[in-house]
Amino acid sequence: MSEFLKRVDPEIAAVVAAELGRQRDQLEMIASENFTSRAVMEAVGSVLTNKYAEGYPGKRYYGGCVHVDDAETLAKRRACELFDAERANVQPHSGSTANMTAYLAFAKPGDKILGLSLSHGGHLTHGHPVNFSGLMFEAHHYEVEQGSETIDYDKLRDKAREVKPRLLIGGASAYPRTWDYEAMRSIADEVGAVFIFDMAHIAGLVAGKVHPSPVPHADVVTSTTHKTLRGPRGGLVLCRQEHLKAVNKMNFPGIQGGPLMHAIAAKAVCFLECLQPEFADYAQKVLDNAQALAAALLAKGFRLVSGGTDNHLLLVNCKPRGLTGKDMEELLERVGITCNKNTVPFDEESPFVTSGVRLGTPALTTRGMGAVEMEQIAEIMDRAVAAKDDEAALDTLAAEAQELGRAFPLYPDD
Ligand code: DSN
Repeated sequence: MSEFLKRVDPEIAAVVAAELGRQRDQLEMIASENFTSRAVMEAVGSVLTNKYAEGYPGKRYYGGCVHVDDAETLAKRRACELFDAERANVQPHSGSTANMTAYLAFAKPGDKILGLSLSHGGHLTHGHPVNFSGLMFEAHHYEVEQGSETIDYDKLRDKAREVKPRLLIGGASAYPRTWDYEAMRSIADEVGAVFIFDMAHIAGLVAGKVHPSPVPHADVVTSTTHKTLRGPRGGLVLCRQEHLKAVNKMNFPGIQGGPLMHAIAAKAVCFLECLQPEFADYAQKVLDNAQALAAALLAKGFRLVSGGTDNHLLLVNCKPRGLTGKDMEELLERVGITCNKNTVPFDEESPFVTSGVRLGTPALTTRGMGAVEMEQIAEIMDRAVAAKDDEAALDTLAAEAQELGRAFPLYPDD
């Protein structure tokens, strides 16, 4: 770690050191987290943070933008190449402002939007009442089916016919299955809606070409850059040429002011990394590890929402093992596995308790773990549930998890 920070602010330096220790010692299974590269972190920590650059490359409201223009142009070009997209806006500070940009580029406050319910795997920004998307728009939701716990696209079509939304929103934060983009495109066309797909969770799998891409089907695709893409924290909008003007105008000056040029440079680095053949291998391993983990958990009697996974995440319904999601999150944390409690479809528990946990493989795959380690993790989870009131047994499991993590060093030079 930098000696400057230690000297100037020892308290924050201690926080950074402690967090590095936590990331090293715990098995990170939060599906939306990852470990970014040193090159990405160097760009984030660069002098580009000093620059104001409202506007877009070649059309800024400040002087001195020649170099940050190069960074943004590279980021946009690489994003388009990576996703076979016509145009990109790389300025959104987050997935939330990427979505806000896409929505307000095509809809007015008060218009109807239709997205997957948060409690069925959707996302806060897809119309939840406490979020801008639910506050500004008349939000309607579709759900997964009882039994299959997957989306029935005929029912979604019926719902869209009834609601007639201005925006049809796809994408999720806890949906382990592949989306039918063709069906959504046809539904949007039938009801005259703009089809927006938020691929934040699966973007790295799409970039690695191990998962179908929404780009050829949706009018606009939004994403974050820090999940499976393994880049800096931030957002991204991809669109067709015909929509670029509306998207750009809405992101700036509509929603944001000065872009975070250090983050944009880091996004460019991330996209370059994702364009390398090794990234496709990584994406394939993320999928393989999710499959291996799912198979191992099912073999131990855990119940998985929808019975398995097609992507990087799985949702474990903990109720059949006598635990709430909150209990399971705490139990796993006790043995050194970090995850998050998550509602399962038709959950009877509150969002603060929930019946499930969400597990993802992107971060552990970055550390180099494979199917053998996924089986070991399933074993630790199973034994932890069996020994949940036995502190000595939980200590043993925590030591096993720590040993497993240490075999795959994280940022070994720090
Ligand atoms: N909070 C993110 C997640 O965990 O999925 C989504 O924004």
